[in-house]
Amino acid sequence: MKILSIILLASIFSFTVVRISHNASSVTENAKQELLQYKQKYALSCGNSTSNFSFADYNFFAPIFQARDNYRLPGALPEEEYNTLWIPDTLSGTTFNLRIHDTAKQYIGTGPSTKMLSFNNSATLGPTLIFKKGTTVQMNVKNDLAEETTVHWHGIHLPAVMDGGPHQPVPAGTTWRPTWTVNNNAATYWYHPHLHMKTAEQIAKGLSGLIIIRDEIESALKLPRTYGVDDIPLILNDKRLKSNNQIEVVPYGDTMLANGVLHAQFNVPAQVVRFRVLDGAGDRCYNIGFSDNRSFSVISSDAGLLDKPVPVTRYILSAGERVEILLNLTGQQSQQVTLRAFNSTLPKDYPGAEPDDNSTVPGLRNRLGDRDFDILRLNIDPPTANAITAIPSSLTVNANIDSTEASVTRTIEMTQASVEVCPPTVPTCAWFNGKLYDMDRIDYEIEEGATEIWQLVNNSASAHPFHIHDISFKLLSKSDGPIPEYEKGWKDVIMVRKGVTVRVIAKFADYADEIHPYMYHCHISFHEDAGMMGQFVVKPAILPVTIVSFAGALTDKNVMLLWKAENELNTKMYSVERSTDGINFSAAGTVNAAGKLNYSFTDKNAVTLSGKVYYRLKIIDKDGKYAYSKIINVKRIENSFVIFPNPVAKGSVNIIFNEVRNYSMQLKATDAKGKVVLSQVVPANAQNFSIDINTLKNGMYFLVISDGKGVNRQKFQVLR
Ligand SMILES: [Cu+2]
Repeated sequence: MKILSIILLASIFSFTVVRISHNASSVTENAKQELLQYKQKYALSCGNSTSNFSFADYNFFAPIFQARDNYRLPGALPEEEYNTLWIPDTLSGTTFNLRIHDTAKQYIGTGPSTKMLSFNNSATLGPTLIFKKGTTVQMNVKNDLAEETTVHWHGIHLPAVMDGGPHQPVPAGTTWRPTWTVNNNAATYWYHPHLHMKTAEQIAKGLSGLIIIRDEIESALKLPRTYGVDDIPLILNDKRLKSNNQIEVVPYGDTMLANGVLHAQFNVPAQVVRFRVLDGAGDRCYNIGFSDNRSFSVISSDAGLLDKPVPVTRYILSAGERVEILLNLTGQQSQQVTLRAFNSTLPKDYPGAEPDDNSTVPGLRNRLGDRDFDILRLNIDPPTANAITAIPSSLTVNANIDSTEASVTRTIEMTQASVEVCPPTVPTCAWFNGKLYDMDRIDYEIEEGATEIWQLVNNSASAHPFHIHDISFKLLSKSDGPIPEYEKGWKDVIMVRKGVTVRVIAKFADYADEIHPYMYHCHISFHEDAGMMGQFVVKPAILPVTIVSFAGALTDKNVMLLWKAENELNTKMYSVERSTDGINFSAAGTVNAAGKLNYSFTDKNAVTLSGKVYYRLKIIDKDGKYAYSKIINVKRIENSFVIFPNPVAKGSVNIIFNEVRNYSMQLKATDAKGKVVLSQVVPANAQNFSIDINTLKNGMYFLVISDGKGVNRQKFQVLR
């Protein structure tokens, strides 16, 4: 009976409408085997704890909050049914403390409160984190839940180990402390759990929050920037509450929420108002517009400002996407206008366009499908002092990535998986290139510094919002028409419609890490949890030169770096990069490649840094490609000089002096018995010196330097 009903559900599951036997025959035996193992692993690791698609608990015929049915239809409600939009608190600075815990919220006036998960003090949705580009942020994420979770910083460019994906679980009762230097453009990003097969559930239960990044370009524009007044965060999602008011984790809810508020209204000033809108739903798209069909201006896509505002009357947001819009309310004091989802006009392959409660699939039955519903009523108040009253004509100048720079084109094809390979809790699923997600499989190795084109081909049964971690991308083409103006900026989620191919381009500039992968996935969290995900690592690029040795020392006045290069072929320049944490680097200076072997660089700005100092060389070739050397940790010289490499095999040893003297010094090397084997004069004003050791045999030696004030001696070893 159970099997029968799963097959029945699979065949009628309306966002897939898949013929089960069709794809099954094309699955090779190997792939089948691999997937069976995956399925076993899934069952083992998840057990019965995953509450996704809890069909058994769902009452087919129970009326779901009939009292609120009128809300889903456009139009006014009785005044007492409106609730004030909640504006999440903000956290800013460089240290951010987030505590994840169980909580409860009274969504509706009667009955038990709803059990939720939340960040910090809010009953649902976390505080808005405000980052300033260029600062290094320290996150302290304390998990006070009884279960594991992760926190992923969606859209943020950071080292893979800080990304908060499935590979960075935060066990119950522990604190995770990622840190990175913010280098994204000013825009609206967000954070949410990304624990494999638990993402949909933990997001549905309330774990999401916005991130606002500010930078100099955006700050110089005349844009609304007073948080919660004329710059309004807006997280959209819909939830299903069971008759006991508890959340049922299903793709589509019946209760439309704005910042977790049902029947939301908000007082806005009669001036230009900015909304930072996130589709934070597990599945649904929102075709947003206003009740009087007025035009509004799109100013930012996922990951940065557009070149100029783009006027539209509708904007389809898909799961994970953000858009910043401006609405000019100047002179409209004491009027009202309502933000509405015009979902009856969503194209039929989009999530949320399925028929509503007539669906025979309980998991898909919902009161909001394929129809228009209101999200937020705006009551227009008098303008504030210093109101912005005009929409700027231009915003920024976005550079394009030249597609001829791309070294690789990868094709990711989305198709329906046959039902027997899908995880047991879902009747059907879609996958990439005939594979479900496997935490132990790296799908792509991308060379650091590479520009790549990803060709996203949707041959599945519905549209999927595709998200790539690590990078922001630009669209190159869409097979169903030209790229709209509002999609010409930086993005990290793109809806790929059924039957359509979308090509995107991105540069995987840095953060090489051969161990920790980044994810790419469908941002419908139910699809992602069911295996519509893959992973890539950014591996160090092959150097256009051989760095034989690279070392340095922190002296009293500066950092002296020495390196030795061999086989310089196409090398143009060495850019020296400095870091205080060994992860986030910034440029300290450059040295041109000159075909010589030994290079030195003095960093005069490093002495102000306290604690540890790290360096790497960014080696740039004549074609503009680059790669990084190993990272070295430069320590303070404890004695008057430091020797390296030590032990040494051949060639020469280098000496860096702690102090530069304006007179010459005598330098001698003695063997273990004290016999002088080398004697040279170090000229005045030298910070470094090298001596040829090719004449020395294997063994232990001492370098002795006398500068007239005293004698310093240090051991070094020749090891051939
Ligand atoms: Cu999907």
